[in-house]
Amino acid sequence: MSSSYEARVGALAGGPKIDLRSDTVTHPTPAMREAMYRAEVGDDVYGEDPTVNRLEELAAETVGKEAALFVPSGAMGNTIAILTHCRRGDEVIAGDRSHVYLYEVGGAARLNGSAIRSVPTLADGTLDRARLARAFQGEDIHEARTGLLCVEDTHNMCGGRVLPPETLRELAAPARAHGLPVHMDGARVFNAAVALGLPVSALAAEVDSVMFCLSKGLSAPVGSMLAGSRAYVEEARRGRKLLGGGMRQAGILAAAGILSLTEMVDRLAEDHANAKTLADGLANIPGITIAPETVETNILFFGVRGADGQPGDVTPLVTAAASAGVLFSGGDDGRIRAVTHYGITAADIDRALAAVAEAMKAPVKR
Ligand code: TLP
Repeated sequence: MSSSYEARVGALAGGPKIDLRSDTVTHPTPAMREAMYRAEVGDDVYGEDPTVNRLEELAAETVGKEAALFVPSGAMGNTIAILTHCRRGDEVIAGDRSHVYLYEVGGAARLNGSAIRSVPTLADGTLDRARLARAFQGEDIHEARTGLLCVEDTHNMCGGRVLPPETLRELAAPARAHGLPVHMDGARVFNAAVALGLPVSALAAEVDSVMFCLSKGLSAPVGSMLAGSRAYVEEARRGRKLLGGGMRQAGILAAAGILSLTEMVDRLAEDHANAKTLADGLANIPGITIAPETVETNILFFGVRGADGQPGDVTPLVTAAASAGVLFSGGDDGRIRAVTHYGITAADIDRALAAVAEAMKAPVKR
């Protein structure tokens, strides 16, 4: 996603907007604001914030791990995960469309000297099995050692695709065979769990560590969790300090995160239903390209058909929708992304479809 482009699109639209750029734009619920106001706090770097401690215990219990750590963001959670699993210079295997590879500022390389060995991501969010099998290395003295395999569930750039437990187990198998750990970028793993009708612990059980975000569909204003064994999380606490992520009276934020886990999980099904309605509606608009049957959670990608049948330029459509108050992310890769979330209603989806239909009738000239 190009942030300057998103800023430009955002600036175009005046008045109330239907913001489908990301689920990161959610605002805290009224109950969260109330809980934040009343939160009991202490110094979390001393381990003395009772609300953070409660959130960490609840998160660990929810994902079925021994311990969990409250971190400021998903990107920091993934970076700490890498720092904690890998020695300096160890390689990390990840998909070539994964967030950790594409959108985390090269943190693994900059902060841990860890190159990412990318393997092709398949359309369903999994990895090319043959290339994955060949990606592990370190026996030969010429090679950097592999330290970690990262998987992503749901898969953002594949359109919120869900990786079920058996698929995760299959992907993890070569790492297990090499005695290596597996980390899950589970920024939206609760969406995966809700889509599958499984507890999130059934997915987390397949990996050694899992990062998930409170501040996406779960609507907290800030924060993510990194969960794993007790020893792992203690070491990760050191990594968080290294990156400047020790947050003192963070109970103000953790109070919202507790409600994310206790009140906001089941609601994700509404986002999935809205995304499906949006996808089906888009499929009926002439000139739009989309595969609605691949929409499993709250993220969808679509494009426009160019005159020659090739993918067309999406910029005029994104711009026209924005001037009608409907915000999409214009991808750098010629696709448009829409993400449903708390605050987006079925009526908003109708309005978004109307805006796209209108724009496709009279494409805006640039
Ligand atoms: N994703 C953002 C952008 O960075 C693209 C979005 O709008 O979707 N893992 C995954 C799979 C993510 O999608 C994201 C955020 C992160 C990690 C990082 O989380 P934050 O933004 O909290 O650092």
